Parts: sequence; structure tokens; C-alpha cells
Amino acid sequence: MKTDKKFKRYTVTSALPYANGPVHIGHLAGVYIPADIYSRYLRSKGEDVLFVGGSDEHGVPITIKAKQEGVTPQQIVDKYHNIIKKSFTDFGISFDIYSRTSNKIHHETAAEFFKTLYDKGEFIVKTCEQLYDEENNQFLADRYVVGTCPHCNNEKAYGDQCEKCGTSLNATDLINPKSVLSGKIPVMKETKHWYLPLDKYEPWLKKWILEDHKEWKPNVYGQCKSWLDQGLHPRAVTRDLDWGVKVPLEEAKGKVLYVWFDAPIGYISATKEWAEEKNRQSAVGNSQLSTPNSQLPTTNSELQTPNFSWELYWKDEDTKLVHFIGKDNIVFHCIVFPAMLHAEGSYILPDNVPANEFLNLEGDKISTSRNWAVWLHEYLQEFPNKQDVLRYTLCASAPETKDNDFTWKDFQLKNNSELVAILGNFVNRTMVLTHKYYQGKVPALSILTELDNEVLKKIKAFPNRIAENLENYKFREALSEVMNLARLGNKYLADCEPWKIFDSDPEKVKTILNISLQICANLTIVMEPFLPFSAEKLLQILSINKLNWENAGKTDILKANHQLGKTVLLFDKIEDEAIQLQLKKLSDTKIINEENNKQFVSAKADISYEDFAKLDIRTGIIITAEKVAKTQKLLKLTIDTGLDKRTVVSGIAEYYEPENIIGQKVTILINLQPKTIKGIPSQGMILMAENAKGELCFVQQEKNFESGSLVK
Ligand code: B3M
Ligand code: ZN
Repeated sequence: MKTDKKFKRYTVTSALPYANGPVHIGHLAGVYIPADIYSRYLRSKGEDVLFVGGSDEHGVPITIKAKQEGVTPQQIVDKYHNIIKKSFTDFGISFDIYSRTSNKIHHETAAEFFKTLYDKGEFIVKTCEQLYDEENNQFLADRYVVGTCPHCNNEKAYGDQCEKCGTSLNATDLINPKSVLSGKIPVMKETKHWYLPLDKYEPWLKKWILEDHKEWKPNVYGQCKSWLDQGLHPRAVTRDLDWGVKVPLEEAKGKVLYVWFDAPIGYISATKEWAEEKNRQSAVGNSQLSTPNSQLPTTNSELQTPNFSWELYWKDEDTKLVHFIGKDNIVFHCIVFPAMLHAEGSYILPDNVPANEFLNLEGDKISTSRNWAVWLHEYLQEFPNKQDVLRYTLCASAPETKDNDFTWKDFQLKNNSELVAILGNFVNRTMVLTHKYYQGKVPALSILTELDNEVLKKIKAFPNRIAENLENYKFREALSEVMNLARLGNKYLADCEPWKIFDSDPEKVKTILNISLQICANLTIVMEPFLPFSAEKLLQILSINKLNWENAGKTDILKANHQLGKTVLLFDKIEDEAIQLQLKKLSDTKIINEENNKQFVSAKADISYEDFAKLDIRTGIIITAEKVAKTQKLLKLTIDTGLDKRTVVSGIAEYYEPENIIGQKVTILINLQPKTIKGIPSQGMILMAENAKGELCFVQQEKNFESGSLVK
């Protein structure tokens, strides 16, 4: 039930991204920007907030990537953990700790958690048949196996979850399972696993979610309800894999914890790591400080040195735990992990799990494997110092209740017609006029008209409206209220037109600019959770220190005669060319994907060796080349095949100038039936390689064999 309980502290977690690739705008929009906004807001309110993140470094996505790249899983996670961590830092995602689940402290914490449940007798141990790939001598769990989802017929469902309908699955649930490693149909082989009895916790989960948390977002509550209505089943929490947290049982050699069992425990181990580091720092600090830093929380008064306690953030009822995730993680954060915490018995439970839906890109699902994404590290290369433009666009169009679409046109529009034209323009006009009329000193408030009093009253009302939305995880709404404050200022200036009355009514202008400056000062507070980089810039423009939320709504923040800083533009226009470039990038990606789908996914049917042996393929050299009149693509070539000199017409004119390919070594099929092309008899075919973009290149020998050498 939604309570107005006043919590002493907040533990805010954000989903641990798999360290098997960079992060993209879908991650930011779905999880990390909402989590960061919420954490920044709470800090601004003076709350004790622990914002926890980290890389999810186990699981089959990692080992598959390692196999693909011919490296170890550790090398994969080392590479991508750093890329991901840097992207989050660059975008101002203000984690108190960004850890990783390959850390020792996590292995210890997860193994200990498992052992506690084991010792309590919570697990069901079952020996059963599992899917097994005989070619790779490997059991197939999770993403090692793909097949048809029994619930929605999605043919690319994984062994642990169907990403289309979100249902969590056991590999043996799949219809027509195929090994991702060999492509072969798996056999069944006996193995033993430890199961979390979700069915046993079903009555408790039904009460805890369906009765006590009716206030959860409808998309979250609805998914939980449908799973609970379908009935829960025991779920294997161990795997026959070698990469992951080792199962701490003698009889479980060669087995690891299921990634979705260990990953959420990563929030806890990261908190432990954070507390250890803070205590280490404060111990060092105290050895230099005479008195402990008053900010340091103490767990008990008689302690001489302050102590950061991880348990406070995970075991104290006065802590509010909030998980920020995407919708495909709802079952694990609302059903599985709470069941684990409940079974262990000493932990608090999430107060809310405000999961977002998915963000699409230009009308298509974002996909790492199809490179259909806007990668954060690439965005920053192409739009340097424009983190807030993306934060703004992704928050303003966040998929809070339904999937939404990111388009580059909308990105440009939001920047140019909202950030530049409203927020930036208002601040700039206020600053320019104050510098022009008062040498950049804040003018004293003078006579007040009815309009002035109305505006002053409105300023006072904004913080609560914004706060109300933030505390109900309505970040889009909250952001639009921030922009409404800027709109209020913009309209106030436009209605009053101080530039027209400075000579005739200077006292009035003092009031108008004083009030406009107070709005600017308010904006530094209320925009900070959303646009931290621009808020910082605005503080410098106003030449004031960062203010916390309790100052929001005040209309006397800037005192008369306060010297403002230099005015700079908060935002600048994004031109069409920059957007065209991005759209071209995506259209190239689309071509590559289409070609890949055409050429590389559907390989041609098998042929017999006898069929292949009929081909007579030789090395050769181009000795003459000329364009074929009235054609774009054709060249007429004379090829020395070692057996003879013959004419071949070849469709390579778009890629090669005739004069540049005289002497080019080629591979030629010489026993192709002759054909007359544009009136030219052509005897044979030059073999060319074509990439996904449709570009051509010669296939040539790596040594200088004479023409006529057999290719076989
Ligand atoms: N790594 C799934 C994902 O990246 C998983 C989240 C773990 S949160 C504990 O969507
Ligand atoms: Zn499905």
C-alpha cells in the first residue's frame, strides 16, 4: 500500500547492463536517466541516497560474445565494463558506486546468499533432463538455446526468457529448440540443479504485490498480475556453466549460479563495496581530521569514528528501496528477487519498481546485434557537450507507460524549439538586459503590478508540482513543469517588453528583471536533476553556488546588487546537416542489415562435391579494359587466362575505372556458357566479393601464381 511514510534513507538501484556491448539511448531512456533524475532530486532535498549501479558480467550473453570474438569472458567484461562506466560518467549518471559482478566481493556475497537459503532448506534439488549440445559437450541454458516461445510463438525466444512477451522460461519449455553454438537440435541429458520454489512463495507474493502495491505503475502491476494468475513454478538457480559465481556446494562442482540469481545480489555486493570504501576513506580522513565529518552517518552513537553501514541500506525498514529497470526485467525484480529476499528473511523489499517500456529508434526496435542503436560513446563524438540535449529528449519522450520512438527530427525539434527557443532564450534575454541596463548587477525589486504579483505567486507553486511528479516517478510530467517555469519567464518578458520602457519607466524594468532573475535562479534548482550540465552552466552565469531544493520557489534568491557572471548561451541550434548525417548512418545500417539478412542469414542450399568439380576456375590478369557504351555498370575486359586471351563483360564499372585495373590479377570462371551482353560476346565470369553494402572487390590470390593456375 502507498504510504506517506517518511523514510530515513533511499537505496536506488538501476539494472546492471550486461557487459557484452556498449550502452545506447534505450538504456538511458528506459532506466538510467529516470534513476539519475530521482537520485539527484532526493539529494537536492537533502535525503540520504545511495544510487547503485554496475555491470552484469556473468551469464550466457557474455560467454557467447567471448566465443564470437575468440577471447575469454573476462576480457569481454573488462572491455565493455569500462566503456559502459565511462558512458554513464560522461552522461552525468551520478552513481555513488558503479561496480561489477565479476568482483570478488560479489562472488562472496552471492555465494553466501545462496548458502543461507540452502542451509534454510529453501531449495528443491532435482535431477532432470536438460538440453545438451553433443558437438560442444555443453548443457544449453538461457541464451545458449533458442526456440519458439510456448506463450506467444516468438521463434527467437531464449532458454530463460522470451523478450517478446517477457515470459520467463525454462529451456525445456521451448518448442523446436536449437543450440546457438552448433545450430543443431539438442539432446536431453541428465543433470542436477537447485530450484527456488517460487510456487511456495506465490501466496505471499500475491498479497505483497496485488494487495500491498496497487500503486505500482499499471504496466508493472499488470505484468506481475498475469504471472501470478498463471501460477508460479520452481525455477532453477544453478547452471552447468564454468563462467559465473561457483555454487558453494561440494556436490555442485562445475556448476554456477544462474545469472539472474546472482545479478540482483549485485546491488547488495556493490553497497558492501561502497561502505568498505567509504569507511576506508573516513579512516584515512580521520587520521588527518581532528573531528569526524558531520556528514558521515553513524550506526551507533558511542562509535568514535563514523561508520558507513551497508546493512542500513538493505536491512533497515526506514530505508526506501527503489529498482529502476526496463520492462523485460520486471519478473526478476518483482517476483524472483523479492522472493529471494523474503526467503532469506533479513532484507527489506522494494517499495517500488517503476519500470519503463521500450524505446524504439526511427520506428524500429533498438538492437545491439543489428547495430540499430544510437551508441552513447558515438553520440558524444558527434554531439560534443550536448549530453543534456539527449537527456532532455529521452526524458521528454520516455516510454514511461508505453513503447515510444526516438527520431532524430524530434531530437532536433526539442533542442531548437524548446531548449534553445524557450529555456535558453529566456535566460539569455534576462542576462543581456541586466548587463545592458545594470552592468550585470541584480536590480532591486521596485514597484509591483498585479502581473508581477501573479508571476511571483506562480514561481512559488512550481517546486511542489515538480516534486509531486518526481515522487510518483512521472519524470516526463516533471520535466514539462520545469519547462513551464521557463515558459512563464519567457511570456513574462514578452508581455512586459522591458526593452521598450527602460527610458519611460525604469523602476518597472528593475522589477521585471529582478523577477526574471529569480526565475533563472529557481531553474538552476529544478532543472538540475534533469539537465545537470546546463544547471551547472546557469549557476556560473548567475555566479551563485549550487542551491538545494528547499530554496526552490523562493523569489529572493538573488539579492540586489549581486554581480552576475558572464552570459553564455545555454544551448545552440542543431542544424539539418547534423541530423541528415545521423539519418544517413542509420540508412547505411539498414542496407547492411538487409544485405546481411539476404546473404548471410539464408545460406544457399548444399551442393555435392561433384557439382562443385564441374566449375573450372582459374587465375588470370586483366590486359585491356574499357567502358561499355550507354551502360553505367559494364566494363569490357580482355583477360589473359593462361589458356587464352578472351573477352569478358563484367558489371564492375561503378567500382573501378578501366585505366586503373590494367594488370589486375583476377579469379575467373572460364567454363561458364558464353553469353552476348550489349552485343559483346562474353566468355566467362570474373569472381567478385560483395559486402553487405553492395560494394564489390576482386577476389585475388595471395601469391604470384601464373595465369591459368587452377582454383579448387
Ligand atoms: N543484465 C538484463 C539486462 O541487461 C540484466 C539486468 C540485471 S539487473 C540485476 O537487461
Ligand atoms: Zn513469448
